[in-house]
Amino acid sequence: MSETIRLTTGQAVVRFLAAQFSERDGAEQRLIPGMWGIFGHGNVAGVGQALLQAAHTGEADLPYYLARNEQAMVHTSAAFAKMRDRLATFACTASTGPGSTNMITGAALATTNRLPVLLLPSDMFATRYPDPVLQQLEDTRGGDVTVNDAFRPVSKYFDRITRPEQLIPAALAAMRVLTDPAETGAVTLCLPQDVQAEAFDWPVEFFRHRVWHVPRPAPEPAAVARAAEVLRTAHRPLVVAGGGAVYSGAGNELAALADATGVPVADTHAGKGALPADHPCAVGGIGSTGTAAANALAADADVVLGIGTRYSDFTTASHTVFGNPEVTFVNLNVARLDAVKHSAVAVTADAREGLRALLAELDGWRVDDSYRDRAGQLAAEWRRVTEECYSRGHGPLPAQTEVIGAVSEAAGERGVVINAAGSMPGDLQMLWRARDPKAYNVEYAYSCMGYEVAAGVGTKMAAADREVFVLVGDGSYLMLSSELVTMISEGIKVVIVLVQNHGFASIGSLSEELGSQRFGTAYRYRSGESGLLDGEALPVDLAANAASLGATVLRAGSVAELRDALAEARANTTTTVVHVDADLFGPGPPGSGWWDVPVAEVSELTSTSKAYENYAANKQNQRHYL
Ligand SMILES: Cc1ncc(C[n+]2csc(CCOP(=O)(O)OP(=O)(O)O)c2C)c(N)n1
Ligand SMILES: [Mg+2]
Repeated sequence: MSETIRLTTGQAVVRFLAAQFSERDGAEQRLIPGMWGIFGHGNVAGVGQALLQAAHTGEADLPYYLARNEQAMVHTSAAFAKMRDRLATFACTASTGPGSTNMITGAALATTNRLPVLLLPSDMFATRYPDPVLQQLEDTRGGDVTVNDAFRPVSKYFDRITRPEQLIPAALAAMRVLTDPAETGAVTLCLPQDVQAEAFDWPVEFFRHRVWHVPRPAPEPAAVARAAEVLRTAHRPLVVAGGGAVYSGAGNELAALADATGVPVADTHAGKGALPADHPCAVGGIGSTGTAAANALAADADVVLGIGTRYSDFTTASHTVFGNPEVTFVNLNVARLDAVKHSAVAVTADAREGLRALLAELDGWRVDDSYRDRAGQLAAEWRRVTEECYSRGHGPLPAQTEVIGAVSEAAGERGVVINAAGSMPGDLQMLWRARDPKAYNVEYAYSCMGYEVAAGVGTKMAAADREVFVLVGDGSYLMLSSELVTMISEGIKVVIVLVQNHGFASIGSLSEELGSQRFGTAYRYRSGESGLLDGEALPVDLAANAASLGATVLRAGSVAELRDALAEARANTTTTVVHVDADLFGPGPPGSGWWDVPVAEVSELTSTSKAYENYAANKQNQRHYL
């Protein structure tokens, strides 16, 4: 008989997680360096007791962090994982019922973005003795259904630990999925509250130091040969660099490919900075909110080399950005799901390994000088447009692009920018110059309002030596700004730039474009006359709100004031909110991409009928890549 140790399931979870490490390229780090949580019945005396005991006895090193909202703590963990190239993340414990289901949006965000997070929702009694307990949803269809089943479709691994010993295979499976670059996402282990407190004799080997080697799958030589053969025929190739290029740490290889071949490189949100913006081959963001440079090259490209991209609709401009009828795709991706998209010649492999193999196979191949020069000119022209957007002198309120210009200046060489939803992701995709692969943490897969402030916490924890700039719209701030308090209590310093435009600049302009006249997109009083939400401005003061939560707050009414405030915020040692007013109506950067959002086919409104004509015309350009 092997040696055993008697612990509760909660204590075993804590001890196990503290012993897990990830390794890639010889560098080992804690896979789960801590646990976020909010206690309630379900986890307070189970996992909660275990964390307390660990802190007291030192038997396991798993710091506990108290979040203010369960959704937010999952965002914090996802942002941390993103910053750590998916080699580390946090665990999140929540109480039964609402505490747990609050994490579902966070789980969906993590899985959509292919970011690892470990969720430990508490669950109903395994014995079912006292049912129905507070916060239990009774299901007439089956006794084993709980609200936590709603995690299943948003989790890459889901399990419910109804007996202590089930934790052993479940915990090992959870670590496998978290550290699998092709499979990773939210991993959910539901912990019934009685099981958390139940004792069991665990084999001590379960708690040994365990290293999860994060694989770099090598490409099949035949696939590399097929890919190189297609690329060698290309006259107007274009690289689309996605998140996979960043997470794999393929920056040097991507630069080597660009240097050796002169191929222009466009990027997605997740891929921004994989090739630094100042590289001669960088042409910026592609797609619906892409630069004119990247989109013009995409329109003609005969071969597209997608590296680590999922080809979301924003990347493909809803299947319209690649306009060449003969366009062929070559995809390098660790996930076969993405590698085969658009009927591509697929290389299923780690981005760095795949690029190395491709580089060798492409020896001697270069794009024509004329094509390289054209790409260079387009990129230079876009740099000029960017400068214009950064310094428009718009008034009386600043344009958001000027706010972004000032933040970009303040961010300097090492600043990290965070954003997720609203009109800013599009502006950033067009205008932000990411100087390195970790400079840009914009979550634009789930584009979840409320990510920003919470992500500031995780990003700063992952990269304490970098200044973190959270750009957040008033709508997003109103939805989820609670982690400001967490920043204060944990002494986590970030600069939050709160862009106040009293509503949805993004959906407002989209609504207008689609013939819906900005209906319901401004934060205003309901008007007695119209009966609509188009009355007077509201007496909302989000700067006062942030100050009330303990942040240092600076107000800026102009770009000049914003610059000064950002300099002061940088110099501060505690979280500082810079509140800046901006024009709800733009102007934004010049767009060149379409986004498919269906318009009413029949309507009583002229604005809608006009928009429908436009929609139907754009629809003509949409195609499958077969
Ligand atoms: C959780 C969530 N709900 C709804 C949306 C849809 N949505 C996208 S942007 C937006 C408005 C964002 O407003 P704000 O944060 O003020 O940014 P702005 O558009 O003004 O730049 C909404 C409602 C979303 N992305 N996420
Ligand atoms: Mg707004």
